Amino acid sequence: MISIESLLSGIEQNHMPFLAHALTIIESSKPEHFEFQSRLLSQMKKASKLSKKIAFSGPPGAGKSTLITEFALRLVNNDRNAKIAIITIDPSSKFTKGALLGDKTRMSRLMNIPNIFIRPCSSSGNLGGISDKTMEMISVFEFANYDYIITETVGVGQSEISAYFISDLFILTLIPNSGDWIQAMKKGVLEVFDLIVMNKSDLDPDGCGKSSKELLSSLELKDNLDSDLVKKRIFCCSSITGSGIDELISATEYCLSNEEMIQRKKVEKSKNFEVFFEEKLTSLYLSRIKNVEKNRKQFDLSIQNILDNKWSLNEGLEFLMGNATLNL
Ligand SMILES: Nc1nc2c(ncn2[C@@H]2O[C@H](COP(=O)(O)OP(=O)(O)O)[C@@H](O)[C@H]2O)c(=O)[nH]1
Ligand SMILES: [Mg+2]
Repeated sequence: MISIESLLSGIEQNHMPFLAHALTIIESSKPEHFEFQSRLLSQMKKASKLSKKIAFSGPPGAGKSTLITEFALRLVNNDRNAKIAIITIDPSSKFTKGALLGDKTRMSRLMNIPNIFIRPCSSSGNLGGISDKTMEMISVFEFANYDYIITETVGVGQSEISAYFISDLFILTLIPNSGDWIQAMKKGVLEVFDLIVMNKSDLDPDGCGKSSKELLSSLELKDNLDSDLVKKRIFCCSSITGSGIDELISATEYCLSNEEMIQRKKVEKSKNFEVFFEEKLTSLYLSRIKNVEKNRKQFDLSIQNILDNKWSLNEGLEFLMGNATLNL
């Protein structure tokens, strides 16, 4: 296997195959990669740049991939040198590997732009809206000096906490009359979004305006920002005609550099950290249990003893916690 030093140096010199290789290793669930992954991530963290991390969530079909395409094209137009990474998490990839490229195909207009790197990602081991490796993939792109790292989440609607944690700015994409989807969200989840896009305004301009007003009146705005642009919070956009997207980008840049918003997010994240930590810990623990053979055997033994009524559920869990090899 390639050495960590060579891999890091290849990425620093902007060699795409090295970047792709690092992402593949990070995504691996093979136990022989665990130690390498940990060392690689800790080396990267030491030399990471602070990228702007933006996550787009929303129901399937709302137009997230199309919106991200238009958004990224404009970022590149504004700054030819901007490096943009896009991580797409396709819900259907859970069932058919073939659909993994679904979002990437939607983004075909971005394919030949040298500074844009699109990485589809399986949603297996799903943490609220992202995959269990999305956060680590973001670290790789940060080390690789990407200016923007955009994640398209699965849009699970209920728990979005992980997608919220991995981003500096969280954007919800809706279409007019998405009331049912909003209703399905857990209480308070709507509040974790910084900006909301009411997309497909070309199809239904009046519906977009009406839905935006209704939504805005139900939102409890957390801060008192002086920018009229951001006061709106909700943007009627069309990813097809491009209307409203420049406004969205200005609001995005404003939020990402506004000290009040940055501080508010920090406080908010520290309050919610336990929930995120729980999701991450559970997924890490399960991956070590499922993928390390010795642990897997103890897991099976534990289940068997519970099912045979020899052990209580607690005994089974304590046995696993005491015996599983979690250290690398
Ligand atoms: N008319 C119109 N269609 C759109 C718009 N945005 C996306 N679409 C279409 O909606 C469908 C779903 O878009 P997609 O980006 O794949 O949605 P996603 O599942 O949220 O990623 C596609 O057929 C898009 O062409 C828009 O602003 N206006
Ligand atoms: Mg999509």
